[in-house]
Amino acid sequence: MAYRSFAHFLDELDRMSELVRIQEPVATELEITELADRQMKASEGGKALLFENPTIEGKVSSFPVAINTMGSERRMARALGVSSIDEIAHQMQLILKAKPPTTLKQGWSLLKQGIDLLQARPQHVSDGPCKELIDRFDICAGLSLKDLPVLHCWPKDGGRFLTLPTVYTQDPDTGERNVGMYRMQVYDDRTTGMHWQIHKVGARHGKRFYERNERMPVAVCLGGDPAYTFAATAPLPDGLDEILFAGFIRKKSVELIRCETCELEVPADVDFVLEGYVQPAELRPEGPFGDHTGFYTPVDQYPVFHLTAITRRRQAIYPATIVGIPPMEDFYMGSASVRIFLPVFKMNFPEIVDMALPAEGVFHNLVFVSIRKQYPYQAYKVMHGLWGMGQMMFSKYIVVLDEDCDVHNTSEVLFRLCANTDPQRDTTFIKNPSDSLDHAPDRPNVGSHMGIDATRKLPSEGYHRGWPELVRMDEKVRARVNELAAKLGL
Ligand SMILES: Cc1cc2nc3c(=O)[nH]c(=O)nc-3n(C[C@H](O)[C@H](O)[C@H](O)COP(=O)(O)O)c2cc1C
Ligand SMILES: [Mn+2]
Repeated sequence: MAYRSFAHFLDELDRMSELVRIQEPVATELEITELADRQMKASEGGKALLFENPTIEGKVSSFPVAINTMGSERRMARALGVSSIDEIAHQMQLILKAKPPTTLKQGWSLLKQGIDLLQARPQHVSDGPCKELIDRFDICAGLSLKDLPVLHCWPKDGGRFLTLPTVYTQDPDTGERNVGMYRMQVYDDRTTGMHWQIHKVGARHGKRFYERNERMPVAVCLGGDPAYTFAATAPLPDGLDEILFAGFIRKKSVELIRCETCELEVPADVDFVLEGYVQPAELRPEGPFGDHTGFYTPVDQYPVFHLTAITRRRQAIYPATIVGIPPMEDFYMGSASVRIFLPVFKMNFPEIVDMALPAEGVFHNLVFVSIRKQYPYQAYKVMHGLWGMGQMMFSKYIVVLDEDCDVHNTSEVLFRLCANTDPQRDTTFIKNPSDSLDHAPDRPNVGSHMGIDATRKLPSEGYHRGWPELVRMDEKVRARVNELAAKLGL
């Protein structure tokens, strides 16, 4: 199901009693964070909040702020138009099963074709709601970034940050599009930071523009169908178009429209489009920012985004999220990605049964993966494979477990981990790129990762004591006692 607009999605959340509308003026400076954080930490992610009268330095903004709209399993699924994310994972599997690929490369290309076949190809339109109001700064003064209810999230943040922007760029060599979510610090009316970390596709595109000494067109969208927002965060392989992926998820082609001041195309139904450019060699201090890790990331040098135009809907709604000590809204977005891409992981690693990135690990810090173990050192093969796959390269700790362990139950994983490992024998350390946000390594972007083999050990792995059996009740007794317990009211 495709949403006509971000407002349409919010109406759906309202209908599901998943949205609280707040008329009371609430400050974009810290107060919205505090209210939203309490929801995100409440059981099952609390509610989505729509602040109808957010204030900027005490003055009511012309635009409402929506937050935590994807911050629960239910809302995340509804954002993608389904009642359970498993429906999308299942479609993914169907595409891959159509003609079983034998290599990962084949798999991705099949996936691309499969998604393409499902009418996911974008269409091109010449008019749309995101052009209801157009401010081209070469013609008029127009809307300032300071008019947007951009949050100052945490006390020690370096300023206000756009936290749910979808950033559109193009590879100057191939013309290939990319959409990524990279936060943007507001510097003044017309400039922001552009926080694409060095491993991300936006940064790769930027590097090519700088090498060619050309100005890089960049368009940033806010709002619209939440499928766009999700697609921008999903760890798609470099080269799989987020717009195609969004079209596949919403089962409707995305309508693209050309920007006013550059050649880039953006979805026609978004709430705001910030058009502009990034120039070679221009860097500016960005941060600090209360980050996904739960810590402030320090000031660092990042490119600068210059605005040339803002186009928008007449009734535009400003989407936001906050990040910080987990669990936060992004946990549900990350979990949906893992579920959707699990069939792809399984395709290359048929022994994989399930995978979980628990909230405490903030995406990549901690990965639990269960496997059907067949041969010695298979756990290590899976770890090394995962460390070589896209953004899984950041995984700091990978714990491999047997197939009968529920990886979504952290308590069960810890039990297996503690019981089944000899620390020295069952760990391995590697060197790999590390997440730019990880403050623990001595140097940024590089570090060590640890793999733990918590599976049962085989004689062929040098274990000859006879692996013991888990203590479990007899199935027949369980069935009998179920009835008895019901009778006894136990
Ligand atoms: C709320 C949120 C904020 C994010 N902020 C950033 C960011 O500032 N910089 C960054 O490089 N990645 C950020 N990410 C992660 C990227 O969006 C993610 O890695 C994405 O897959 C990158 O897409 P790409 O591979 O097309 O570059 C953020 C993710 C979420 C959910
Ligand atoms: Mn991408």
